[in-house]
Amino acid sequence: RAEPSMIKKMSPSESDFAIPSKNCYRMVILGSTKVGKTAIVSRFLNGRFEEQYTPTIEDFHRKLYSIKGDVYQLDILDTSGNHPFPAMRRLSILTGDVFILVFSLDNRDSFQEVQRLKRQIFETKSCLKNKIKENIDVPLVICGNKGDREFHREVQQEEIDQLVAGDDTCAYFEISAKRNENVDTMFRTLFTLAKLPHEMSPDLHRKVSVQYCDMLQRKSLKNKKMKDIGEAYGVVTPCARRPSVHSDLMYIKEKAIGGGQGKDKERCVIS
Ligand SMILES: Nc1nc2c(ncn2[C@@H]2O[C@H](COP(=O)(O)OP(=O)(O)O)[C@@H](O)[C@H]2O)c(=O)[nH]1
Ligand SMILES: [Mg+2]
Repeated sequence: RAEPSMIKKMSPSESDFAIPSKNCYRMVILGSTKVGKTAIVSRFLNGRFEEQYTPTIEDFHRKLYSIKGDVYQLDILDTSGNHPFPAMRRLSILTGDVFILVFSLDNRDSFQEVQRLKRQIFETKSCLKNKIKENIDVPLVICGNKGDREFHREVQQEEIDQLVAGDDTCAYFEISAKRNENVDTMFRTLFTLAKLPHEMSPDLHRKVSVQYCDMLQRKSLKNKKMKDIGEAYGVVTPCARRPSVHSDLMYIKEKAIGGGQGKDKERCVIS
């Protein structure tokens, strides 16, 4: 019998498709509207950029990886920016493992929103972890996007430095989703901060389609050997659906208990 290959496990059509929960992560993108959150997600998923603005309500994507023989699942939550339901934003923060906070360098208000969001993330996460603010580490990258609009700059470097200073799990990047400047570097840093394989960054793995996955699987079964096991692959799963609020709550619970403070954990009220 042929060895079960990692690629086989990567194929979303497989019914025995299971990824250990320690390899499942959620990336949450927050920031005001029109700052370029969806543009960054689009660079991440398909390398494209769209000039035209389409408002986001809440988009959910899923990417699966096979990296050096291990399988990972990365869920991506692209949020709206205007949050008519504060509880939903709180839920996104609670379920998030790594965060990208985006503001636009040509918009002061969006920078202030990132200041507020950073604070809210730490407060919300410390409630979950039952720890004091200083001790929790949330892998987080702040992006000053639209770096290409230099002449319209409204946010100065000093205030950005102040926001990021003295925080080991937080990094800042001036990027341009439009020109694809610094975007890959930003992702690489985010995954490194989260102690995840840096191969998850868009420029460090082979992007394959679901069909290609299946083909590789058949080929590898025929050869009875996986030559490519050392390589890094990534596939965007088609039609990923956002998990229900109930699943989100279970996910939070599992992560919190998995984090090792299951016993004397204070109740965290989702309000
Ligand atoms: N000049 C410039 N425009 C951008 C950049 N990133 C996004 N945009 C544009 O800004 C608008 C809002 O982008 P979008 O990603 O939808 O913002 P979101 O509301 O934060 O998701 C769109 O028209 C994009 O084409 C960038 O880096 N530079
Ligand atoms: Mg959007």
